[in-house]
This record gives sequence, C-alpha cells and structure tokens, in this order.
Amino acid sequence: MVTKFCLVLLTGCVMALPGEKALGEKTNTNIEYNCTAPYIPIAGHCLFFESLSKGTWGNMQTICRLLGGDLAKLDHSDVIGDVVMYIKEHAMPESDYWIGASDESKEGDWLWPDGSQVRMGVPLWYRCGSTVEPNGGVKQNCAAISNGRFYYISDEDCSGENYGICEYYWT
Ligand SMILES: [Ca+2]
Repeated sequence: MVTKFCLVLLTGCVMALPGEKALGEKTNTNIEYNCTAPYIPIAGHCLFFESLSKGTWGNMQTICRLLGGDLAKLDHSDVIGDVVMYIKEHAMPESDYWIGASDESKEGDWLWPDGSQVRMGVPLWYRCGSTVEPNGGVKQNCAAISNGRFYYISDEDCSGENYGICEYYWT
C-alpha cells in the first residue's frame, strides 16, 4: 500500500506520491520551505528585491549583507524565469537588477558570492547577433539581469545604478 501525503502549496494542496513531483511543477517553487522576512520564496531560493531605490553594485551588496544575505545567485534559467514573472506580476520596475555575479577580482573569471563559477553562455547570458555578453571587458565587472536584454544576464559598469536582488544563503 502506498501512503499518499500532501504538499502544502501557496495556492492550495495537491496529492503526490513520495518522490514524485507535484503535477505541473516546473521548478521546486511549489515545495514548502520557509524564508525569513524580508526574503520571499521564489524557485527554491529566498530572495529580496530592492526595487524602491537604485544603487551601485557595491551599494546593493551592502544592503544585502545588512539583511544577512548577499546579492543573488541566479544560476539557472528557470530561476531567472520565475524572478522575471514575479517582477511582472507585482508591477515592479521594468529595469535592470544587480545580481551576485562579478569578475571584479579577475577579469573574465565570473564568480557568484559563494565563490562558485558562473556558467557562461546560453541560456543565462544575453546573445544576439554579434552581441555576446559579457562584452564590457575591464570596464564592466558586475552582472545584472537587464530589461534591455530581455532579462538575460549582462555585464555592466559596477558604478552604474540599478535595483538589486538579494538572496539568503542557507549554507
Ligand atoms: Ca569584466
């Protein structure tokens, strides 16, 4: 006999067999997990959007660290997809948002705040015709999901002012 259990969802409750994905589940967005305010659960991450005031990449890093986290590690296209959906559904500014990737310490060596390597190329970084991000060389060492780049990742001047996405890191 197989015992069924219930996954509590944001939108209700579904029956699922242990080890099975809930019907319609694309990412782990539906799995119950807790994020401490001001962080909110999106695609298995605990994220906070600084969408009221803009700042440099360093400004946003400081804000995120004051909130016990760091700039977000958006290392999967599904996660970025859910982030963009959240931005649109909550009528947040259609703009650029700083994320955690940077090659400030060594040109061309893109790292997340936890020190892991950033996956380059598709499907994370913008590419269209002859434009292949990152393309700013030593003048652009900070990453944003860019409204002008359909929210793909783009490198930008770290001293530019954008909104930001923070993440609480569990490990
Ligand atoms: Ca660079």
